[in-house]
This record gives sequence, C-alpha cells and structure tokens, in this order.
Amino acid sequence: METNSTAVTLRAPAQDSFDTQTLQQLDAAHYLHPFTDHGALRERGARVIVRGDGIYLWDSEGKKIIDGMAGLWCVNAGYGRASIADAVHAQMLALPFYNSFFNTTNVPAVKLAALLADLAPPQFEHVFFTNSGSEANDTIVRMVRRYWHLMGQPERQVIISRRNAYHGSTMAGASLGGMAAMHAQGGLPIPGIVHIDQPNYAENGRGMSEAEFGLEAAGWLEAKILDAGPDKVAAFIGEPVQGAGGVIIPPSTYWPEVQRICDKYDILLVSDEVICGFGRLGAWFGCELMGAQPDLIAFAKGVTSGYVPLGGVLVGSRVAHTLIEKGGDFNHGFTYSGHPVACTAALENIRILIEERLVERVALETGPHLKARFTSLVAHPLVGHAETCGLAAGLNLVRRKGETVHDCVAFAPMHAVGMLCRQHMFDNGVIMRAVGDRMIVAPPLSITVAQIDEMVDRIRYCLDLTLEEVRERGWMA
Ligand code: PXG
Repeated sequence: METNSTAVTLRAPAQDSFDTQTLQQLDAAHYLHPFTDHGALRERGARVIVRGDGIYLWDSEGKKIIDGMAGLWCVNAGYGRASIADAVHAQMLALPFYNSFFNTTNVPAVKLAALLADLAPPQFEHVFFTNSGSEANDTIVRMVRRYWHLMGQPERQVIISRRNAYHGSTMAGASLGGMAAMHAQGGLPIPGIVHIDQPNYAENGRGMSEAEFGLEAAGWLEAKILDAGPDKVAAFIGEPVQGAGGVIIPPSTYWPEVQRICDKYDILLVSDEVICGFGRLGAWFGCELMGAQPDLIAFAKGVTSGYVPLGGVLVGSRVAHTLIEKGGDFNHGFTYSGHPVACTAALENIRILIEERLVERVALETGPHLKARFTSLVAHPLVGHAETCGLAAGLNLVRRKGETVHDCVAFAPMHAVGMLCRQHMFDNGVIMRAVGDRMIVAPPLSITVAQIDEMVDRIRYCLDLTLEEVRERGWMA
C-alpha cells in the first residue's frame, strides 16, 4: 500500500504547485530541523521555500520574498545560476566521486586548491578541504595542536576564543563558539578552550572612544594569555566581523592589536572567514580589511555560494611547512574531503564572482550604498543605532533612543521585539535575521543598487508596523 508520505515524496519534485499543508504535516511528523523548538514549529508549520532567482525566493504559496540573508550568509552569487548547475551536471557524469586518501587526487580539487592559493593572502599556499564550516574549525583544533606537538611544545593546547562567537555546531566548533545556550547542552566546551569578551562597542564601550575600546578589548586577549600561561596557549580564533552573534563590527584598532599580541607570545592566529570570506565585507577575506595576517583561515558558505556543501582550512606557510616537513601522517580527514562535485561548484562560483567583479562592487558600490541607506534607518523611532561592513548590516531596536549608542534603552527580552519584527518582515516579503533585538541583513553580493533601495524601503515599512504593534502593547518608553 502506498502511504501518504510516499505519495508526496514521489510527487513533489516534478510539480509546479505544492500542497503546503501536506508538506507541513509531513515535515512536522518526520523532519528534525537544526536549532529548532519542534513544539513551536509544529503549531505554526514550517514555511516551504521552493524556488530562487537572483536575490528573490518564492514559497510554496507563490509568495515572492527578498532574501536579505543570502540563504544563511552563503548565496553570494545569488540564486538561479545555471552555469553552476551545468558545471556540476557535467562533473557528476564524468566523475561523481573519488576520495583523496591513499595518494589519489581529482581534477576539480587540484584546480580549486591552486585557485584558492592565488586568491588568499600571500602566506597561504595550501588548503585542507572539509564539508562545512564546523568541520573546518574541528580541523583547525586538531591541526593547531598537531603543529605545536611537532614544534616540541605539546603543552600548548589552549585555544582562546570569544563569547558570542559562532564557530559551528560540532563538539569542537560549538566549544570554540561562545554561545552559552550551546555550551549548556552536551557538556561543552571540551577541555582546553577558553573565552574572552567580544569587541562589542555598543555593549561594553561606555566612556571610551571606539579606538580606545578596540585596544582595551584586544587587551583582554593578553590578560587571558597571561592567565592561562603563555607557554600553554596554542592559538586565538576570531571572526573578522562576528556574524551570527549580531554583525558585531570591531573598532579598527582591534585586529592590529590582536595581531601584535599573538606575535608577541608566538601564538597562532586563526581567522574564521566562514561568513566574512568570499567577498561579504568587500575583500576576498575579511582579515585583509582588518589588518591581520592569520596563520589559518576557516572558510565554507560563500566558497560555493551554498550550491553544494564545501568548507576548508587555508593553511599558512608557518603551519603547512611544519606539517609537511616534520609531520608524517596527519591522522585527520573526511570521506568527502576535496569532493569533485563540490569543488566544481566552487570553481564556477568563484569564476562568476571574478567575472562580475562582485567583490569589488561590494567594496566600491553596493557596500557604500547599503551603508548610506541602511544607516539612514536610525531616523526611525525604533532604531537606536545601525552599522554596516560591506554587505553585512545590523540595527538595534530600542525602547528609547539615546544621544549615543550607550544611552539607548533596550526592550525587555521577554517581549521578544526582534522576533515580532522578523515576522512582519517575512509577512511583507523580506527576510531579516533577528539576534535578540538586533536585526540583520547580509544579502547576495549580486544585489543591485536599485534592489538595495527596494529592500531598505521594505525594511522601513516593516519597522513602522513593528512600532505600531509595540505602541499598542504599551512597550515603548
Ligand atoms: N564559523 C562561522 C563564522 C559561521 O558563521 C560556522 C563556522 C559553521 O559552519 P557550518 O557550515 O558548519 O554551519 C558558521 C555558520 C545564523 C547561523 O543563525 C550562522 C551559521 C550557521 C547557522 C546559523 O546566523 N554560521
């Protein structure tokens, strides 16, 4: 007998229209989603996304939506790139898979490794492929500790990260991350990972200029190194701009001072570029803008624009030469490291980014335009402050505005105004991410100036709707 479930599974892919309700029922019955309260999801029903083109998505009800989050910070080239699909199709026919173990390699993986060495800052000549950003960071933990072992300093085990950082959801990735709610589940962090505070000027910089605060926040790294013992510390890891933590843009003094401190104590510097890499900030890698020369770079997301999963670690000469010359086997890797189909998607995606000058456009055209338009939203009664870096932007919804970012009065967390605002956005055809009451956009890099205007106009309209609602509920100061 054919079950209801099989009927839908077999039918759905070939159809233009979708029975949303049936899909939602099956979703609730069978699909455990990431980071999701399934009780709440079951009540609402998941929204079903069926198609994308450029910066737009369509759901199963035919509703058109501006994807202000580029999927999940990853669809840098935009949706509907037939040339990526064609390249992947041809590679699947030629060689869908072969592994890179046992002295074997494949053409797309070799070409991509060489291309990444060209694109990355000069200290990077080597790459280790993974399937995701989390696996890239797990690889980094093992590689850093292996490096220090080979250097005759095996006691250097401690990796310093930051509170409110996001580095993935595997055991090591979630441990490196500084999300308290994640540490509370599964006995994290794993041993040897410690955290310092984030360079969040709005939260921690009262009474200081931004430049002073940047130095102060970098100083927390030095204090932690001294606390742990300089001969015990292996590495520091940070995102150039914290993404999932709320688009936290550090003062310009922060990263050069972090670099100076790492150099002083001979500590490896790791830049997690899973979000910031491949043009998000207007450079191929965020560290180039921030004035840091990391030893290792984690990447994922934008390398394929999310068309096929791929991640990896760019390995700088200091670590690569030690691993290669002193190393013997590095006992680490994945079945799909250097997957030919994923590497093919990356090659075509990067070709598009180069041909359409998308990274340069973020630096010179779309990034500055988003800054002008998005920061003008501070005129809105609900917006306390707004910041952008390249095509990543965040604004704070506040109960009462202040003279400076430090004088704004926040809403009570229990009112979840960010979630309320996010719902208005979605209902009115624009996707924004809510991190508490900070609202975020990071659209595809292919967005045009006119589309930025369309997106910001829609955001302003939804801020009006949110304001109306919080006033009705008596939540404004
Ligand atoms: N590092 C950074 C900086 C990330 O942003 C990861 C590592 C992990 O990558 P994978 O591919 O394993 O997911 C990420 C992922 C959000 C959100 O809500 C952000 C991410 C993932 C899921 C949700 O903003 N970033």
